[in-house]
Amino acid sequence: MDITQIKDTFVKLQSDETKNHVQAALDEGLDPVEILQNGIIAGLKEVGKKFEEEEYFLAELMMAGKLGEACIEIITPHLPENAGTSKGVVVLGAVEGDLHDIGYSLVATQLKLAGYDVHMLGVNIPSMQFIEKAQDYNADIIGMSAFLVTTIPNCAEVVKYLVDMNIRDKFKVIIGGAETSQEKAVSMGCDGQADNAVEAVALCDRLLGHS
Ligand code: B12
Repeated sequence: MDITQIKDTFVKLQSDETKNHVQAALDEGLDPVEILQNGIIAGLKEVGKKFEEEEYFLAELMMAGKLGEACIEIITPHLPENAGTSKGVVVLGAVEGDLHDIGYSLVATQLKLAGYDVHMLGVNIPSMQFIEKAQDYNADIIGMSAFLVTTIPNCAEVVKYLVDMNIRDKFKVIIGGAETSQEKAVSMGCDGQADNAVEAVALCDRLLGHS
């Protein structure tokens, strides 16, 4: 099984074929992280591009979301586990106005597998709720997912509230999502950004001194 086959059927939104390919690739012993990264995530990105170019529309975008979730469900039990004591507490959610949850769920899964205690807040989370939950759970890190030009500024709002409340240094603040970057993170006063779930784990490790 060639992983590009998974990406190809994914982009064509051939649901059964894609899921069968994923299962076949796992059965053949291919690396589940590669299947995820170069098959499913690459497929989702390509669908996003087609949406942008108006070759695909909202219905296709939604189908891709559903198919992505189904494939991730098949792959997750095969991801490598790093059992051990908790490395830290992370609260994670999508900012207010943002409903994209596939990426942030993957980040949560990878962080859990890497030994973090993760509290998933959900989507469309108001800025103040991130802070309240971080305080409730005594979190080390606040992680925010934001995808839209209209929702990314909400990450800056969370930082502003933390500064206003005089508790900015109690939490590390990290962000991620299609249109985010390290530069945007820094300009909004965040501590870092990651492009994918594997990098998100490395970022948390670095910020909490585990690497
Ligand atoms: C699937 C999808 C949807 C699905 C979401 C389903 C779901 N349950 O999540 C649906 C159909 C609901 C949707 C809706 C919309 N979408 Co949409 N969507 C996508 C698409 C194709 C894929 C997103 C995805 O799941 N990627 C796969 C995952 C695995 O990758 P990821 O999300 O990037 O996550 C990784 C990293 O970003 C990172 N990460 C993510 N979160 C975090 C958090 C932290 C703390 C860290 C460290 C890292 C991190 O790690 C993740 C795992 O590796 C993207 C295209 C793209 N390039 O992203 C467009 C995209 C994000 N959507 C877009 C748009 C415009 C919309 C709509 C406005 C469309 C509309 N007209 O209604 C709505 C908005 C809804 C809303 N209010 O949120 C645009 C955004 C453009 C912009 N800059 O504003 C994009 C970029 C498509 C495009 N190219 O035009 N969408």
